[in-house]
Amino acid sequence: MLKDQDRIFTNIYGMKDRSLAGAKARGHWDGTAKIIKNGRDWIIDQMKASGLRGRGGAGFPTGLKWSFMPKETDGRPAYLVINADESEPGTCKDREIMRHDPHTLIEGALIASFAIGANNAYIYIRGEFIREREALQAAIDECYADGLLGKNACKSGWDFDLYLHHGAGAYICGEETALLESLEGKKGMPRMKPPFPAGAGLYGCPTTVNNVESIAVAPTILRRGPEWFSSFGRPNNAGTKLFAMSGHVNTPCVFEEEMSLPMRELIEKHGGGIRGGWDNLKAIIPGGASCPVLPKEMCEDAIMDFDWMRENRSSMGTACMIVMDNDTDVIKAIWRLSKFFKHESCGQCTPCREGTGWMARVMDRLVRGEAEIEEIDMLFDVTKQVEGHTICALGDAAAWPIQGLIRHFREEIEDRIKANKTGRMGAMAAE
Ligand code: L3W
Ligand code: SF4
Repeated sequence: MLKDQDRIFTNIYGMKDRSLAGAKARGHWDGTAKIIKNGRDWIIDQMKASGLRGRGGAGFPTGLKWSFMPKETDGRPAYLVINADESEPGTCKDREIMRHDPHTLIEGALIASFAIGANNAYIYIRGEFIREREALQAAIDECYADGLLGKNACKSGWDFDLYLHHGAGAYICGEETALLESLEGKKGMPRMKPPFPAGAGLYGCPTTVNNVESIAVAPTILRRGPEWFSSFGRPNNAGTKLFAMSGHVNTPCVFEEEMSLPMRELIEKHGGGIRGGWDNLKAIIPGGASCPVLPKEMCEDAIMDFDWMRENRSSMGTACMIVMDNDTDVIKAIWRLSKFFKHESCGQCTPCREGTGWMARVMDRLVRGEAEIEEIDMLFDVTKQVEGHTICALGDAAAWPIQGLIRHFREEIEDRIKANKTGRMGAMAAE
């Protein structure tokens, strides 16, 4: 378990002073100019050595992503864009950084921008996050007043401006290329990749898009050293991480912990255990709505990291667990998610536009037990037609929860169909 002195986020519960003075007193903005004066290559090498993998859900190595930014840009500006459009159902970790520890993010933005050669960065923040953007803007204003942002930011020799941009309520704008389109003032519709943003991103210029947490942890990693960070977790799953749990735990929470701990231990230590005790657990979605649900038997041994989840046909995603006890209608829970993804599809590619509609319509019947047993396999087939055949990951995100449901709760679906049929036949016999 993580000791207090190893936490990166020192004010995640907002109990301390979040102002610049408070942040400095807690060790942030310490030696920032010195870090920058070590140069771009040094910063990127340190980040690579730390093993940090992107905290937005996909887990792409952060240092490697920064290294994709070209050194020669033919006069084009480079940009850092921070994805603060936290909209994945069940996910609420970046929000805590922005409202209670905003200086971790701003300091990280300066260092990351220098490392990728960007003099400007944008934070694209979810439109509904009003308090968060107020806190963040206040912190940005303090930094300008203190000389930490602007010309010769923090006396580092690097000119740096940071802008906050508000989203307008579309989940798809959390997809990095839809976010860039939206930032350019267009409809938030994902672009085909490649080209990846490092080659052609914002306004066609080299751009790095990173999640809030990935940027906010960078200054502490560089201050304490990559070995310190990689001493937590296990190889390929390094570091400390913000986790969250919602649903049927006794104390829903957001907390920082080391990677690769057993899921059960996290729930018992931080979530106060399952409502009604561990035996009352039914299932857990490990990290946001798009990750396949795990039944209780798998949660017993589950390790919260990228590799365990991948090896067990799920995903750690954002590491914000949705916990469901035995009172939960798991079919209904996944049905609700299928409606969400259908609603949020931008509609530009056929497998997603049509597939999310198909999946939601079959789920509509499954949840009432009104489908035929054969439709379960047909639905699974439809998810396979969608998965991997779309422009962006929303298609996969819509397919995976249903795949998890069918894989682990087929019997429950069949029982519901049979019960419905028996009920109908019983009613017919009585007529
Ligand atoms: C250069 C290559 N760059 C990959 C970059 C790419 C992106 C990052 C990850 O989806 C997932 C999704 C959600 N050269 C590269 C390269 N990159 N190959 O690496 O890329 P990718 O495509 O693996 O994922 P993604 O499109 O970023 C993110 C899942 O996270 N998720 C989280 C959702 C949460 C939110 C939210 O709350 N805002 O969206 C949860 O599971 O389903 O699978 O930067 O450019 N060869
Ligand atoms: Fe739009 Fe869905 Fe295609 Fe993504 S997968 S581009 S959300 S239609």
